[in-house]
Amino acid sequence: MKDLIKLVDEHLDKYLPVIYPEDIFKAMKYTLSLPGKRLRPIFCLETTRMLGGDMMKAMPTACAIEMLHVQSLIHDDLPCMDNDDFRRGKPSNHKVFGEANAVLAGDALLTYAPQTIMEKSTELSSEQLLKIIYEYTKFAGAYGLIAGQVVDIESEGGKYVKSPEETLDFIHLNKTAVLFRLAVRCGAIIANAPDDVINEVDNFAKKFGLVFQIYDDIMDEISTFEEMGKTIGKDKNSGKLTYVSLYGLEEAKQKFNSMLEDCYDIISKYDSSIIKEILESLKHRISGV
Ligand code: GRG
Repeated sequence: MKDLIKLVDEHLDKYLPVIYPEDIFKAMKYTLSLPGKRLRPIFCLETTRMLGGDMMKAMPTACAIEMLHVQSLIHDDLPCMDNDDFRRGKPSNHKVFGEANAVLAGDALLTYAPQTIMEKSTELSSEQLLKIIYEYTKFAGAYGLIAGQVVDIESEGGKYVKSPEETLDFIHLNKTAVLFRLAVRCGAIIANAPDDVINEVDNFAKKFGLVFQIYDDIMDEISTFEEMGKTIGKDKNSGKLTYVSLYGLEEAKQKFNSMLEDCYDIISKYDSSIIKEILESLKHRISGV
């Protein structure tokens, strides 16, 4: 896992040189190079490998998905959104580069990601590239990340069009699970997997996304700044709809455990010690709560 993180970090650095105008490239690189867990690129690379493909062919797409993820973190931290001064243990992008540059750095990452896929994926076919770019645009936009964020913002202050349970699932399927889905779907496309396998790994990623969000919600209640690298307790203080606020800590933990078992069931037929290691680390952390 550590070796894979290092490989991703090296490629992220290589794919994004700082050129003129330096201010924007420095702002893009700042949050991108802070120590994140790199779960989404690892899911992409590992899916390609476990389905019999060449992991290195997935590297540009894996790094592009991390760029998209970092874009969403930079914009999420802005004062007009979640207004968080810290990310990955350091001051948020807008605290270092100012709001205008943070907005632009996010926009630049959002657009540089597909550019990276097109420029660096020299060994993928045109058909694979078309499929990947389609998945990217669908999941990044109003059919994915943006939809999740809009409903998340709307739901603060208790404004629901649907029931709280449906709203919570909608937010987290779109805000969180969508990038794990993008990662495994692209990894499977790069391995030339058939549609039924793409759908199976997609189903795994949907469940993993929800498990991961419940984990994140629980951590927001019980963890520390040092562990999470961001302000803790913000969800509760801002009256956010979360698994813990809706179901309480105990039921949130039960949901976490039951969905985690579903993840193990799906992934057990594939040979991936890395994905199992990720599941184990979440399980271990929550079991101590
Ligand atoms: C795509 C144009 C466009 C806008 C994005 C701001 C926004 C709309 C969406 C916010 C999405 C968001 C921040 C979801 C939170 C998901 C989550 C649990 C993030 C934390 O992931 P980790 O723990 O973070 O993997 P690291 O830092 O380890 O990568």
